[in-house]
Amino acid sequence: MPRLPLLLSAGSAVCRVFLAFFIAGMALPGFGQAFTEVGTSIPGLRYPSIAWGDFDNDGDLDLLVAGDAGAGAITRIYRNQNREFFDIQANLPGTSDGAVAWGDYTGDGWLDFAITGTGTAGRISRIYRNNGNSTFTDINAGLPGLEASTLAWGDYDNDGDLDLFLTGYTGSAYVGAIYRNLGNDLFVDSGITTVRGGASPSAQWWISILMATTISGWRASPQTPPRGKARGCIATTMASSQTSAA
Ligand SMILES: [Ca+2]
Ligand SMILES: [Ca+2]
Ligand SMILES: [Ca+2]
Repeated sequence: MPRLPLLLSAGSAVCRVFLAFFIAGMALPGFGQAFTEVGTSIPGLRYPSIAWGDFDNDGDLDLLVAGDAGAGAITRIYRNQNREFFDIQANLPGTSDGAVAWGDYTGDGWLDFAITGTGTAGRISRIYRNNGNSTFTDINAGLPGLEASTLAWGDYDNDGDLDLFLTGYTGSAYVGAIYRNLGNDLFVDSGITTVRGGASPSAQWWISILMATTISGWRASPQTPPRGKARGCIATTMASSQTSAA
């Protein structure tokens, strides 16, 4: 019986994991299924970013979570062990008001991730390479630090590797740029800056959709469709989990 995890996270301090059960009589009207909450130690977050991804390749979806926990911003990776979620202590800079997205930019079968936002390290945009042993390395990609941002992986140049679209605010300028993956942990600004984003959280989702659908050859990563914030967050996460579980 398929069980598709769903994580709810919105502007308020809500962060809960549910499992879907296809059980007759428990169905939600219009969805054909019901959800049962799974208790976790994941704190409630404001200005959150979340993404499902099987970072340890054990066949189940794990969680990358960032946001303002009240006492400060956090960024954590939770390993899924029999539907319990454990912080792997990845020692990542806490961020909020940004975005996270899994994507195997190295093509080695291990999910890497990108993160933007503001927090303990100021405004950041970073790419972390998965070392395959539950540790991650900042590749120092040289991306502009962004707040009020979003991002998406996609192979815009059809060369077989994932490139990165970023949009957000540097503190003095709005940025909307695609960074081309050159291999060997190198990314370079493609020069495609037709859309400048970060003006408002509600606009960013549409900017991502616009870029993902209008740039010739763009293919969003199956693990990381263009993400939304605030109002788009719940639906996008549901779509991500279902795509990943397919
Ligand atoms: Ca896993
Ligand atoms: Ca990888
Ligand atoms: Ca590419």
